[in-house]
Amino acid sequence: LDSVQHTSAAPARRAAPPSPAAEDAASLERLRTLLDRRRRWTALESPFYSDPAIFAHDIAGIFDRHWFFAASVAEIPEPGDFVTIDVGSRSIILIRDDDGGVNALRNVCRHRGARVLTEPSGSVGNLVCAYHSWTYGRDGSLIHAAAAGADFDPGCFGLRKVHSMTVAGLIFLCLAPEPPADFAAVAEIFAPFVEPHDIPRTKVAFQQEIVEEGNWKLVMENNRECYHCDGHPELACSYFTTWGLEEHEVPEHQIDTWHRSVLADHELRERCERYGIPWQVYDAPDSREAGIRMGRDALDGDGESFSATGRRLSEKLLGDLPDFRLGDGSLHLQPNSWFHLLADHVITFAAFPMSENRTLVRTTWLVADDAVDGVDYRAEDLTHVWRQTNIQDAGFVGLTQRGVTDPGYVPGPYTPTEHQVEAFVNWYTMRMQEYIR
Ligand code: 3BY
Ligand code: FES
Repeated sequence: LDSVQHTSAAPARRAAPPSPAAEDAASLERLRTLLDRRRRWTALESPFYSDPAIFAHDIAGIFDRHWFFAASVAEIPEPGDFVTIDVGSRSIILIRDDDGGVNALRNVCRHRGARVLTEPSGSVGNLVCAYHSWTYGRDGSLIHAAAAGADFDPGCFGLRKVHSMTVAGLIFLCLAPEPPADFAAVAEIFAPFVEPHDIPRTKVAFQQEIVEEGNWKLVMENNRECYHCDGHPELACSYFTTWGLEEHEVPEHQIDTWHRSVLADHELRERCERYGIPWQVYDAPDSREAGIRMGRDALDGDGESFSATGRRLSEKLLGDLPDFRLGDGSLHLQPNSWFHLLADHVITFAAFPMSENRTLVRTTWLVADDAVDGVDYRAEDLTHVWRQTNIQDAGFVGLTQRGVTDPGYVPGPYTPTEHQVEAFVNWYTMRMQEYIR
């Protein structure tokens, strides 16, 4: 990686330990009651954001069962490059194999269980446990265990494999022994939308990590609406903050913006049609598996990128894209990710739950792999708008966490423009109902 920014609001805390069986049954009953009485278009009740037992159920019900976004192939370009992905108490190694493939392995030594890799990213020859030096190949196979007994079979003690799927350069993980099959159908929907941006031929220009002081669902809910976008002055220079509003919902002070966005969207769609670039909105954010919403939105000003004027931030087009004015390809996937796909760069966002009140948000900016920092782009400028936007969002999430854990909290109504928030919460509620069934 060229550069990594770690911003930690507070020291990380471990996930709640699994509860004893009796407590577990009681907490499941409690969860059932809360899910059953959840009303559509109304925020979730406090325990969904604050109860360590419900957090443990979220991990078991969502992250142990469904596909989630982990990283892009640009983060592990060379054989031996790895990233570790932590979700609650789970840790997964994603490592590039010698043949260019990606291996996903449990980051748990098969001897006495020590964490094998403790860095968030890096490069290794083999995977060596720091405790007694059991040594694993990049495919997870055990290649050395000193002083093991004569009847010891190393073939039985490779690092446990996790299901992974790479779609247009985006790597997804599923921790379930039998992953849900319908994700492949969702992947077929978004692959043609992402492919023109050619992620396999990008490199990481910058990565930002923020530990947000809020439950992972608050992070996702915040991302799914632009009702709060007046709080993003830098973003508002190029991003039409009337996103998601119908004409009759547009507030007075945003009428001009809304009209500009309608014209710009019309023009963008004609341009995309000419080039054969997909722009069609696909809206199924609470569908069965990895709920999805994608579409291509025009940008304000020059219409090219997330800068103060809308002008490009990297001089190198991605892949074989024909034009810089392709607006913002926006992709939302449940449960934990969103993406902005532009002609000059791609930004991936992943939310990884840490505990009931902490979430790691990892944002990665990708540019053409032959773009040179200081020549074709400046990492500082490339990342300015979304670094600011993310910090502002972390502030909103922190404020909300504090309010929803106050005994004075009563869940309030979503407005129509928060339909994607309702869709996320509804997706979550339905998946959790399946989990406790
Ligand atoms: O990141 C997104 O998807 C946008 C940006 C602002 C609000 N949200 C809908
Ligand atoms: Fe890893 Fe002993 S726990 S080698």
